[in-house]
Amino acid sequence: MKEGTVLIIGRPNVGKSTFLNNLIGQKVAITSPKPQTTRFPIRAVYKDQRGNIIFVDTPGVFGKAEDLLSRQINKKTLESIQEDIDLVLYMVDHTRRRDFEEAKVLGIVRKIEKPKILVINKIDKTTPSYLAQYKFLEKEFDRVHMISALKGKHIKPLIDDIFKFLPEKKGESEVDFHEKPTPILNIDSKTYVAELIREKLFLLTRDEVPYTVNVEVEEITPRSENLTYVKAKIITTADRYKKMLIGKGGKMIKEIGRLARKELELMSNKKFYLDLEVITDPHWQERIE
Ligand SMILES: Nc1nc2c(ncn2[C@@H]2O[C@H](COP(=O)(O)OP(=O)(O)OP(=O)(O)O)[C@@H](O)[C@H]2O)c(=O)[nH]1
Ligand SMILES: [Mg+2]
Repeated sequence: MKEGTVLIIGRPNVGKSTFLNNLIGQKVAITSPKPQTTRFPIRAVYKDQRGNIIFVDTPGVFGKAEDLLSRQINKKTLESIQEDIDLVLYMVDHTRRRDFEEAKVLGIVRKIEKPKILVINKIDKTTPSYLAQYKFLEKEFDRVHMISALKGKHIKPLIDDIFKFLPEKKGESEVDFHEKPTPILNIDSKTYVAELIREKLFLLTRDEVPYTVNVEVEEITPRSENLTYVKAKIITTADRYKKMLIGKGGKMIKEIGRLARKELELMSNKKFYLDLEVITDPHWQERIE
């Protein structure tokens, strides 16, 4: 039996969370077409007869981290690098040019003294392609894999290779599969539901709006065997964003709620009542750790 920790790192939007979700077979980390969807490292365990891979999905490293939120997000990714890891998956998106942001992530990756696999994602898309700009990196990495995280293409050879780099399991497992269902996540159910709501908000709102928002779930209470009540606050930095989040006649907030509820119901086969409220607090970013 093997067991080890694998850090997934890359710039925003390359498909890190999509890869993890498809591998685990359920949504462990929210995803969206917008950069900086993941805001804190998510740990989830993949297991098969060969052993356990503890994946750490990190927030995409942002090139221009000028605002407080971006700085905090980048800090969290840098902190994950300090943890005890056995292997690094450096994920790139060949449909985007290698730019200063990529150079920044590459600089971080180069400093990690661990085995590294270059994962070139989105190969289901053929145009545009800047593959040559990434192929050039091959010699710096222990292995190179070309995958489609979204379509689940060429994932198996990557997992086979990951196991090759992991140590034999020593003593008791870091993760106890008898106690907890898989996938084992480092977040509680309130955070999980808040993340789902934030995902819908990322999908439905535009421009800078998603980056002004945080979601906090205050209460999850079973009302009956089949119905669960959830109370959540959508916190934004200014009243003009609050207006957009509520939408005309409450259209936007209703749609966010509807999509989040639908997904919770599909996952659990139970009914949910989502009580969503939008509030303004210009200082929420200062309070998150
Ligand atoms: N065509 C294609 N799209 C993909 C693939 N993998 C991910 N995507 C899309 O790329 C977008 C970003 O995916 P995420 O998984 O949220 O990216 P991420 O790297 O976790 O991004 P951050 O959390 O912001 O760092 C989403 O719209 C995904 O559907 C892929 O293999 N092919
Ligand atoms: Mg992500």
